[in-house]
Amino acid sequence: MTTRSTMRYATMSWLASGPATGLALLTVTAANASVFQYADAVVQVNYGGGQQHPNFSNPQSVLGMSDYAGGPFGIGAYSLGTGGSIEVRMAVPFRGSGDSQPDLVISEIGPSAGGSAEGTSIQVSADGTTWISAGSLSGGVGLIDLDAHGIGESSSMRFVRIVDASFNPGVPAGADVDSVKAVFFSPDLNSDGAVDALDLAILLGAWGQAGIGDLDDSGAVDAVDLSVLLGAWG
Ligand SMILES: [Ca+2]
Ligand SMILES: [Ca+2]
Ligand SMILES: [Ca+2]
Repeated sequence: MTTRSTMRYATMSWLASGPATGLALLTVTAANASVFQYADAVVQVNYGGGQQHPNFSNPQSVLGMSDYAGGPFGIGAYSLGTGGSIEVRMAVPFRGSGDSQPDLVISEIGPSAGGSAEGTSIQVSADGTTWISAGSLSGGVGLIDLDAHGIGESSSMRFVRIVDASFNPGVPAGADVDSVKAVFFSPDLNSDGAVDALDLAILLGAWGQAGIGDLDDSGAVDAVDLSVLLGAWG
């Protein structure tokens, strides 16, 4: 608690004195390390058509890292059903890289080519209400470049929707999703288009915890995350 109080005081001082002093004090210790996060919550499921295999019926299988195992009818993936969809949330908002590097990795357990490949269409959203198309995938491990769809470095997205486009009725029906990974974190924590005191309040409110505000995926919101947020101020 002492640490948090100290940090609040330091932040208030920064707000009073302006960014030049504050940023000098908080010289970036955050490496631009390659961090990433996996989906941490299922928001909505709309099972499509076709037969649902019991091993592929748990939507929670989409959360966390890729863990599918056990052959063609194993455990660890969720089948969308023909034309079905799932919406998942990330703990920390995500963004485009600013270049053509992949920003989202959607792991589907089937092949990426050939007659049994099961494609999907991908959408992302800041608020879970307004969705932006982020292209389509052919199945297997699919890479999405958000920048190619107008979602760049200053964007702040929180949700991913995966829609079966294969309409493959073979059991388990539709695409079989194992994991959803976002590569670049956004310090615009409330997704309102600016990095400002509102985001700072969210970060300080989550001090010491994992999840939103943990911009370097270290497992806790701390001074490193604060320096990243302040470095993106404006
Ligand atoms: Ca990119
Ligand atoms: Ca904001
Ligand atoms: Ca952290």
